[in-house]
Amino acid sequence: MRTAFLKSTGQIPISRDGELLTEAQIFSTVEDVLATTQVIDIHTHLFAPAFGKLGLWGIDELLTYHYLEAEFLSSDTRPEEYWPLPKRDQADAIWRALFVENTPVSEATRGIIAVLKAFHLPTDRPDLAEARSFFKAQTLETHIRKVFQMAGVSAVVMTNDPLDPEEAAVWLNGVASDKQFCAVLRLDRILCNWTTHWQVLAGQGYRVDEQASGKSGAEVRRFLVDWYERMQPVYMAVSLPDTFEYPSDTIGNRLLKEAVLPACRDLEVPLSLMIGVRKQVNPSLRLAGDALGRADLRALENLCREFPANRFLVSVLSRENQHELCVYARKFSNLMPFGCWWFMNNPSIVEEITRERIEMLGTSFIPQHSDARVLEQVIYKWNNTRRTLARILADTYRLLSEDGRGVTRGDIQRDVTRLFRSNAEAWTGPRAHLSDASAQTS
Ligand code: FIX
Ligand code: ZN
Repeated sequence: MRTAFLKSTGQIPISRDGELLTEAQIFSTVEDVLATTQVIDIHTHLFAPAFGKLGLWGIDELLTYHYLEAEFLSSDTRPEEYWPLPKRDQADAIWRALFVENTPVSEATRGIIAVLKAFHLPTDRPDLAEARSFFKAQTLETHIRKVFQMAGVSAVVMTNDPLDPEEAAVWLNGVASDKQFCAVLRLDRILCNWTTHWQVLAGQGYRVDEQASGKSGAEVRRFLVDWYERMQPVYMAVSLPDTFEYPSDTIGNRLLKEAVLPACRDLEVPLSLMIGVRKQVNPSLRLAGDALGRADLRALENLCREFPANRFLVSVLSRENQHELCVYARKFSNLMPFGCWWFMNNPSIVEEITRERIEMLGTSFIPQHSDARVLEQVIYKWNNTRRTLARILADTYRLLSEDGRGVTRGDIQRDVTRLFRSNAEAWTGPRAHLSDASAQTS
């Protein structure tokens, strides 16, 4: 009756595909559309098989993930007792402390449980024998495709550092492209630690100096174009501290202005800014030793205004910066917010950020990235995201119906495809082959 009324008054265009959903159908339809729409994971630290040991996978790597090391090392064990242990013993110690002697209730520990369950492995054993023999039996190529299929991921975007000696050697030897692994040119060493790393460029024949003076800007630009040709990156990226300011007279900002932004413009790739990290507040925790700080996002405002021809993919680490980022995304069409980064990637905070973004931006944002460092993490990180998004989208469509416009499965599919795929496809480089890998799981 209600549907007919809405159709007869033209409030609901008759042409839309699919029947209007009843309130009871909305949640299950949203869940199904989320489950059957493959996602493009726009930021990870995963590597294609061609990068060999740089790619982390398996139970020992899963358990020694720096999120779990942070939890483990904030208890009795001192870092100097933990780091000398072989990886296997580190994993055993973390399993015992966080999964046997305690209930794995944190997001990161629950993630391990979800991965074990996904492979039908026991989740409550006192040791890791069964899990280890399972992962030992996997062949990497097949395992990667299976894991992506289980996680509903069609392609991941890597984090590639041209100044990392081990990784650079692989690229310089030539890497066959892989449809499911896209490259990114990560610039932290150039933009945040130039005085430590400039000699690597000099060693590759670029006329640069410690102060990045004279021709250095143009030479860095040449370096970026050369690595663009080598990597075909879908964007360039840098993580910036909470103290980041623009404009301000630093070497980093000079290189940003003279080399990175012009190169991104010419090559038509966005620059990803991940803002708000406080590196190594506790160095004894190594990768687990970073923290966050609230940034002054006027730096971002100035960049978006001063460089309208550049596109900025932005994620911020502090909860207090999330609302500002949403507002800036409404002010600048060259700004696309993406993901709930790192310490934000907890279901309760993802829910808060995503509801705010939908209320303020509709579907013009990229809701999440996994930041996976270990292959199988994509399984639980996307499972969590789909679970949280299902609640939020269902609530949103219920409110829309209440306000006077019913929804169809087609509407939901269009929105989810936008959130999971087409925003990322539209916002990454010209030669991006993100869209090659199929969108729908059969
Ligand atoms: O800068 C980054 O890309 C961060 O995501 C990483 O440095 C961080 O260690 C991480 O793994 C967060 O999830
Ligand atoms: Zn990352």
